[in-house]
Amino acid sequence: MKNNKYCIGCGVKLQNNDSNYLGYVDDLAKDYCMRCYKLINYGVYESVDIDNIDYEKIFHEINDTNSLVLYVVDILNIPHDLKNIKKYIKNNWILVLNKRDLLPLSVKENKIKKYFDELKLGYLDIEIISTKKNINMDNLMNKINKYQNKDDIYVIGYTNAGKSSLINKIIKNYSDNKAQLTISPLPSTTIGSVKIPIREHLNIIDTPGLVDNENIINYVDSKMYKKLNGKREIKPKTFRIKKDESLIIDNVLRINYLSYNNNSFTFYIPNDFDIKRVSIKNDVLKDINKKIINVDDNCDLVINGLGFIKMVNKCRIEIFINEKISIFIRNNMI
Ligand SMILES: Nc1nc2c(ncn2[C@@H]2O[C@H](COP(=O)(O)OP(=O)(O)OP(=O)(O)O)[C@@H](O)[C@H]2O)c(=O)[nH]1
Ligand SMILES: [Mg+2]
Repeated sequence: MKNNKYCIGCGVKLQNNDSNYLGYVDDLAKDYCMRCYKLINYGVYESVDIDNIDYEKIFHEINDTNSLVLYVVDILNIPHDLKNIKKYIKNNWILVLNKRDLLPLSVKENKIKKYFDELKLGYLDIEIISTKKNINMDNLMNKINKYQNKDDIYVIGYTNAGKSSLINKIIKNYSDNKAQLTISPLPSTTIGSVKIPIREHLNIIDTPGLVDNENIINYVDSKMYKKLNGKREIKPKTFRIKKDESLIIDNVLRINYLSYNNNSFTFYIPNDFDIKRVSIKNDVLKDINKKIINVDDNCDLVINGLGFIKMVNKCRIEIFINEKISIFIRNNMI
């Protein structure tokens, strides 16, 4: 008999043929696949290699353009291609910036909202939340109620943005449903779509995360995973920097400062990363890929997956980083 049962934690199709393959269960009567079972009960993470989830694939799953979409973004990892969403999305959507708890409390939410409004992405509304600390969840729920016009709403976004965590929070706060989606600090936890009934006339559909092959998370070991998934509020670290000084961030990034004017760099990266100032003559990390970048006044240098560096003055810098990890410049977000 053909099996058409899917894991209720991650949406993978269940199978009992091959224990080395995704979706394995020893007994098809079970609801969670082996990977989710181990994750939920023993905290054992098994990374999976999925690299073909892109916008087209996700929007293909949304079969009704009248359904409301929540696009979830990790506030420390704003996707470099956020502007592309306009090309793909036909639905009404809300931009949900998650992990507010990681940014210092002093950061003004209105300023962040203004930054995104000015990008003119075409969303109906925006909300800044923390699923972990339950921040602004009622505001988000009010917005869902305001804009929803079909029973089904979809939650989309890059892997690790916190989509499944968001839905679990909505279940906990606003539903009698006992369902629990699987969450983890590794990318591609959710493998297929999972539909969760919240109440009459409201179902929320979890979707697999978009995969970003240029994110630092793809190029680090398990020790670094832990550092990248910093759990505490970021304490920004400011460095006054001048010509021929270099900053070295753990063993992942080096910045050489080439300009004559002095400058101030504030790092918004997880607290466990070590930042050292050395002379430009020091050779640490100089053997990796190098890029020269000209930065304007009041810009952030974003290191995809790590966080960002707020820079004050116009300058010229030299960056050494694994060539597969993307870096880009944007106007100061905060
Ligand atoms: N600090 C903090 N961490 C969060 C928050 N929400 C989620 N996380 C963490 O982010 C990581 C990813 O969460 P998931 O809910 O699995 O993310 P996802 O978007 O469903 O990821 P995929 O299923 O891989 O697409 C986990 O380690 C969560 O604990 C939050 O509000 N604050
Ligand atoms: Mg998920």
